[in-house]
Amino acid sequence: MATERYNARASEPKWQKAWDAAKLFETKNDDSRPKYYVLEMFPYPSGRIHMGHVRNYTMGDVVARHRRALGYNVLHPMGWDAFGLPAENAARDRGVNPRSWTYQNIEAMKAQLKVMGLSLDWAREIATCDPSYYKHQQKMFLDFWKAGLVERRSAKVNWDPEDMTVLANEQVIDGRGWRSGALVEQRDLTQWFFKITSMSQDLLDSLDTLDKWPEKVKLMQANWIGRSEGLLLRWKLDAATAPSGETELEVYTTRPDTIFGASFMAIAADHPLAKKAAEDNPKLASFIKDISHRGTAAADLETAEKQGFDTGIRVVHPFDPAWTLPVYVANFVLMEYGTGAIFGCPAHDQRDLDFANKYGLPVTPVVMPEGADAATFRILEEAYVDDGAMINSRFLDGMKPKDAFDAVAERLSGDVLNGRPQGERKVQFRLRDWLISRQRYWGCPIPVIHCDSCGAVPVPASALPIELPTDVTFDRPGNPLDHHPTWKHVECPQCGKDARRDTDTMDTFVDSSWYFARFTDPWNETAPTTLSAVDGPKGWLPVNQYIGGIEHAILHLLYSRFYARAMKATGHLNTVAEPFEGLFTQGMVVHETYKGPDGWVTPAEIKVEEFDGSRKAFLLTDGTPIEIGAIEKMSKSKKNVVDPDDIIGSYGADTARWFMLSDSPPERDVIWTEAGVEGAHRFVQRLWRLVSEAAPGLTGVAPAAAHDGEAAALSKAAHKIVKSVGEEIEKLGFNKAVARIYELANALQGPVSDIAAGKASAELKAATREALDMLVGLIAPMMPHLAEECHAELGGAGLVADKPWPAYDPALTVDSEIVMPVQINGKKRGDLTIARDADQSAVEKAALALDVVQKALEGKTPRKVIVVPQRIVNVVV
Ligand code: ANZ
Ligand code: ZN
Repeated sequence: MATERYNARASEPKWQKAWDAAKLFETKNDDSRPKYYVLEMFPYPSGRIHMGHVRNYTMGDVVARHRRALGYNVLHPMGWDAFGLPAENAARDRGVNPRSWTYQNIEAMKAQLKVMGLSLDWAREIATCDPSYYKHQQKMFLDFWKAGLVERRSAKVNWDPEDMTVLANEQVIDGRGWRSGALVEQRDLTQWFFKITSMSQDLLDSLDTLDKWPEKVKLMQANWIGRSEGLLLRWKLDAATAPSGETELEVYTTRPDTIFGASFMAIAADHPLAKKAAEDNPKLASFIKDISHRGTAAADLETAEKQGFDTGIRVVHPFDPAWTLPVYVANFVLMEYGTGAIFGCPAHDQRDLDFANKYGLPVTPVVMPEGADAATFRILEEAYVDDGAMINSRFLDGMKPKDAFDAVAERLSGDVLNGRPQGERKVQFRLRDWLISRQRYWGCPIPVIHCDSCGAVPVPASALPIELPTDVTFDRPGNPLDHHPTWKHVECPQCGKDARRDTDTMDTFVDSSWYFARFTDPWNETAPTTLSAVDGPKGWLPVNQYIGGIEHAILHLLYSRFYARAMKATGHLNTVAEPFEGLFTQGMVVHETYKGPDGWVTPAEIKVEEFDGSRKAFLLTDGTPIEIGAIEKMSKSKKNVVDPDDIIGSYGADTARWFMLSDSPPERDVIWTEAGVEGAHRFVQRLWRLVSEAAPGLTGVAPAAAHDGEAAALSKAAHKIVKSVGEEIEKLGFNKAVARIYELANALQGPVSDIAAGKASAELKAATREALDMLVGLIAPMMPHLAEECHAELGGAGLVADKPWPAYDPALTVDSEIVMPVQINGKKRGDLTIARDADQSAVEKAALALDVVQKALEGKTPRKVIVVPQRIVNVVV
């Protein structure tokens, strides 16, 4: 029978309108159903959505629609991470206003998201650049300040010379600015910090409670927080070589057990002792100047060539007054960590070893592998960093390093230097405070006024928001807020004298650290959150399922965890300190790359043909051969991007959604291919054919499961699949859910043909009707438009989006027959298919009746038959 093709372009907008009209996705806070909050990381309004967005939001939408069908009151909001540099760059390069640029982009992207058919509550839409949003952020900044969680201090900071702003440590990647890619410089500036380090221990410990987070992300955060247990150890300076007034050098070490392997001291270029030593040593001064221009990002230092300069100062070994060691200034020691000084133990630290080998310093092993020979154990090019036994270490010899650590700590905490213990146990974190000042315009203004008499004064709450001026210019480098003729000139709120506004804005990561809380009641004008809605017995937090990219494993996710704690400390949250209960990090969308004689070309510009099994690409315009390159993350620079609009325009949103879910496990990368999309589209058409072929024969047929007879196979398959699709979606195993849906479509093919041919029994019709209804319910979270169209075609009332999740009968999901392997003398010889509830003697009888068994018995009776119920039969002959 001829059926019309499914026309996504006509169908999809129709159903989107129907959902809107029914306000299906507008969520109320006062709803007695159990709550479920699913959130995808909100986008930056760059102007267009990309395939990564399509994948991310499709997954979130499946979760949201599934939970809604299960009877939850689902919160699934969307907003815009709308502050940031691209708006300013557009302003500078094209003279547009950052605000209008941003809002135009928001409109464009919102339209694209609507076309995807996402079940979003647009009534809660927020944009972080809106004063109605950042007003609350300014209030919280002041509250955090009052609570001691904000500090203004001078610090050596990362300066991005291209973006002309400071960056947080987390935003310096391999020594370069995370946005600009420019080599970051070090500058001394007075800046605002959020005191995230005051929560280091809790942020670390609480990772253990996040059992619905990927282990990988928790490990990355733990490493970033970087707790270590060590010793502050104060070395006496050798008086003959010490600069005047200097008597000691304090180091931080996690390996005090290796103290007899020490061969030099190394201090950071900006360590006070280095500065002092450089005062009358011009060569040292110029060395210091030279190395402090390099980046100090930890990753850089790992790989950079080790460089040092002997200051001539010597220290005295704590356990041997006759033993002195040289003090070097070295480029691999950071002032910002520990005390900015170390003792180097080359045998057991690779950096120290590289350094010692370069400068001809002694290498004495003090730990050797268990069972090695202390007399011959040597270290040459590779440091020994494992456990073992202490050697060459006087009173520590023979101990395990761990016990040696304790012994040294014990002894030195008793020894006194300059009136203080020479050694002191110390827990150290790698995490630094979060530097939030940015010398940029398009961000949330820091609500502080600087007065010569009163210092830094908070803007009174009644004067919030401090809004960004709109009349700014971008014609010269630097911060437009600072250049503005009037904006910064204000009276001091305390003494009334002339004062200046802080012209810095907040890091945009502050904006994204609490948007999930704002979504719970975006209408509250007087406070950032409404306590009854945000958490506690009736609140939305924590977010039950958060979905986004792994690139946020540290930055955004760690900041949000801090921010939630700070909100709790200042009364903006009740109970919750962990904002995200479940976290899922999806893989990327990747695509082949294509390179022609003039560089990269886009997939849209080429055609691919197959010759004898190998694929060749040609330029569409003139047939120029094109090289097919590696499969890589979609990126503008490699031109391997596919525009969601093009795909949705030609195939419809459901096809794009289905492909995104079907092809690979959600945590892995998905390779976008034309063939894959076409396959998804064929399935859309196939489902439509199934439904429209069956529909005429099913009018007036009530759904009913068949428990036996020819229709039972279909009912069993359908009920089993309903069960497992639900389970897979709950585990975010979308690709597996998809595979089960394909099975259901296959199982329906025969019965539907029978119905169309008019030769189906009443039972088969009823079972088919039920299975088709189930199929429609199962595809609804993934292909919501097609589901509605099928539902209507089958004569269903109302909207699928508003229907409960298909229910299955557990009795139909257990197989009534099982297959048991049959062994003869312990070797498998065949299979026995038998009723699951068959008793021992029935199994025995059936097994003995099998041909293979009969043959092996040669007419004799078996010596023994062992039946392990529902598992295995062993016949001993
Ligand atoms: C002596 C020693 C011997 C060390 C040895 C290691 C191995 P974590 O675990 O990251 O805390 N260190 C301390 N401060 C430093 C700084 N500002 N810049 C560079 N390195 C620094 O690492 C602590 C270890 O890193 C410390 O223990 C110190 O070297 C080094 F066989 O002291 B150790
Ligand atoms: Zn004042």
